[in-house]
Amino acid sequence: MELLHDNFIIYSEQLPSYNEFYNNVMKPNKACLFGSKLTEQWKCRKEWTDNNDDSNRINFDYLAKKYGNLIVPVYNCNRKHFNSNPKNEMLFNEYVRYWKKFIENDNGESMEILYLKDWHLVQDSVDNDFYSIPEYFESDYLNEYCRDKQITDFKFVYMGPTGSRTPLHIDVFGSFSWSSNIIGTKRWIMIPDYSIDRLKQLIGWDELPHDLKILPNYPEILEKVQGFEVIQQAGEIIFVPSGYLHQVENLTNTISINHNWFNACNLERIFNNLLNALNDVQNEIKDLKVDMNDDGEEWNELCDKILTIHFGMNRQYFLEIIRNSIDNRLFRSSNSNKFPQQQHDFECLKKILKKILLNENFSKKTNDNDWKNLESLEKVAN
Ligand SMILES: O=C(O)CCC(=O)C(=O)O
Ligand SMILES: [Fe+2]
Repeated sequence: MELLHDNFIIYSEQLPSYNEFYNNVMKPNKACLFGSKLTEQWKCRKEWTDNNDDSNRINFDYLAKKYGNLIVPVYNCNRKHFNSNPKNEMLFNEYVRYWKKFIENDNGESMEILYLKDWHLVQDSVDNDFYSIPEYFESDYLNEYCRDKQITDFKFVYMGPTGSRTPLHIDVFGSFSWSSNIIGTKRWIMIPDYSIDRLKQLIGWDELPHDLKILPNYPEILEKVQGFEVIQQAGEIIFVPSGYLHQVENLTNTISINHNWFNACNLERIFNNLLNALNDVQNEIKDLKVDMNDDGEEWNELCDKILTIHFGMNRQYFLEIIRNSIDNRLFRSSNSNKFPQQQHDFECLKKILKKILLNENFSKKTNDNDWKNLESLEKVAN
């Protein structure tokens, strides 16, 4: 283990125990990089790359044959759309044709840079065994809920040529993410969550730029906000903590797989982010309340609709995730090995459920079962 920076740990040869990662990385919300051991056996690391070729190139023929007819989301890195890039859809075959042309054309000399991002390949294709989730990231209330309810999950594939990039952002809900490089190299720039106000102050802009590197005094600013750069090579996995600002650039042709998720370690952050986003929405449309019916139900529904668009989830969705996580751990689990930090799960779920039951924003959304769940949690959580 190497501590390169207060907020960044590297486990290159020797992997940490589950509890070490849980207590020293995930709970204190630090970033970390795992060596390529974790992905060595993944099928995609063999099948998606051209093993006959020393330069370890992408096996376009294999990918096009297997996934060519799927429709994929593609972002144009040369244009801006709010704090992201404009999105289009195309057939995967078309994207492969574009990518091959980009490479032939001297790495896209005078071509636009298109980045295939947020592809739900596990859901879109019949086979889903091309990678496996490392145990460190298994405690995952979000994707567990998506699986149980059979709704769209937060598991993605990214593919892009040299120079494709994701602008500076914080992940959806302020969730954790882990990202594994199947092939290629990425450069990450990360700014800890607690430095974001300081960063805005230093650059004197209310809105953050897409790319911190355009700032003339970028190195000094990075140091002042305790930010850091990480180069991630093929096979390595990076853990992105909750609420960190980050931007990512593909330094070569790159394919990666990533998940967004939350669990006991960042549940309270997600809850606070939801309440802050709700507060923003409520303030934004407070004038409409008087025109709607007396008990405010219609207005509340409108708040939740806007919240879903603006934040990605609403009160109902969050509450259902909490219920599902409690049910799975208290009532459906027959073997506690499945949830190695179960005691911590119970403590955190109890804390959040208590807050929800006392919060007037949730008063119409909770039901008797939630109180029963709280009683059950009282028995098992210290
Ligand atoms: O690889 C990228 O382009 C972006 C990945 C990212 O932002 C993430 O995993 O959170
Ligand atoms: Fe991200």
